[in-house]
Amino acid sequence: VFHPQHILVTGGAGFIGANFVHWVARNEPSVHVTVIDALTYAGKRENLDGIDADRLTFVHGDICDAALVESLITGSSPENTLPPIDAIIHFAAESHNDNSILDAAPFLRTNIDGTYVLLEVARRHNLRFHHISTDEVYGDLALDEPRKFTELSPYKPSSPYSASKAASDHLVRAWHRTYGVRATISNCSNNYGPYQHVEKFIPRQITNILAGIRPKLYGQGLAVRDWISVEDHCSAIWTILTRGRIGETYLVGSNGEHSNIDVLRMILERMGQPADAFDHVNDRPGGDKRYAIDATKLMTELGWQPRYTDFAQGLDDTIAWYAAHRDWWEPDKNATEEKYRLQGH
Ligand code: NAD
Ligand code: TDX
Repeated sequence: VFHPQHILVTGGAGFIGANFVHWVARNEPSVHVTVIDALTYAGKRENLDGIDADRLTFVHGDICDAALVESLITGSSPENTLPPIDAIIHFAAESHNDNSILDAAPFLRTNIDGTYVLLEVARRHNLRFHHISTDEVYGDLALDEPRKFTELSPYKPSSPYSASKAASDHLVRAWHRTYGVRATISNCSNNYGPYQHVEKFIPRQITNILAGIRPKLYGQGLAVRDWISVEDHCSAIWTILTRGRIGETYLVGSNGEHSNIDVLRMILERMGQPADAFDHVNDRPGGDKRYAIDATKLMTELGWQPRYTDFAQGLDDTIAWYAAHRDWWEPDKNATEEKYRLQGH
């Protein structure tokens, strides 16, 4: 079992990263967290509000800046009394498929070059490295096949985003095999919960309804996503970081398959809207049909179990969070909707 004392969390001001930092603050009180985040359109410093200042160091910076990342590890300041960083948990990424279709350049830079910079630092300083990835690297499944993704599924990414994540996974595997970097990878299904940007499917529909805009369904809404509470993803990451076998990949999911139209209908019903109060809009070019995760390896080998498997309850909690945090999302709403309008979404 690995007991980290001081972890470097990249992308800790984004959706999953911020939930993970809160999770660590609640569950692992002896661990210090340093966050590095570039605060792109997707990151907010305030996502980390409420965490004790003596438990958290926040660095506003870019993971592609090798000198900066190196200086965080060597801790150049003389008044630094913290234990040295012993692990990197790598969340930072450009994460949205639709953006990657408009302009892939920042995806290749952050997701590929950024991962390379971090792997080199991990190699030089012999740090434990956990890479956060996605089930999208495996491409998609047909709607009607019984198969799910496993750790043995072939890589077959569809979008510039998922291709850049696949590339980053391959770099991690190579740095483990060639240089012995003590790395693990987790490939998780679609997350939902607080702090998710309003560009993503579930928060977009909830905030549309709250803002008096009709929800927008791509195509006929038959595509299926395998939804997991971000809390369960966070507990899985901690399990793999501390007890995962070095060099291994673990799939993370909690049997949450739903079609997009079913999810939208659940949101409409729970928010008191008529079942047909939405618009059909352009489908995503090359959009994946279905994702589904078989998490048997994580459950049997490491004993992890999801706790928040009641999806209807999870949606209610998420709706309540967005209703109570208008100040958090309203500043992003108009620009996000305008960008979608130009894409016919
Ligand atoms: P997000 O877009 O909400 O957050 C990304 C964060 O990374 C932001 O805070 C942003 O400011 C930061 N960032 C971007 N470029 C950076 C750079 N060059 N240097 C430093 N920081 C930078 O993304 P998310 O949904 O929280 O996803 C986090 C990770 O989880 C990603 O690696 C993503 O591929 C993976 N993932 C996401 C999901 C999902 O459903 N959202 C599922 C599986 C895996
Ligand atoms: O308004 C919408 N209407 C709609 O029908 C939006 C924004 C999306 N959709 C559809 C497209 C997808 O079939 O909903 C589904 C989910 O879309 P996204 O929220 O964009 O997620 P997805 O493309 O599945 O990718 C997500 O899960 C895997 C994350 O954004 C990735 O970072 C993660 O790797």
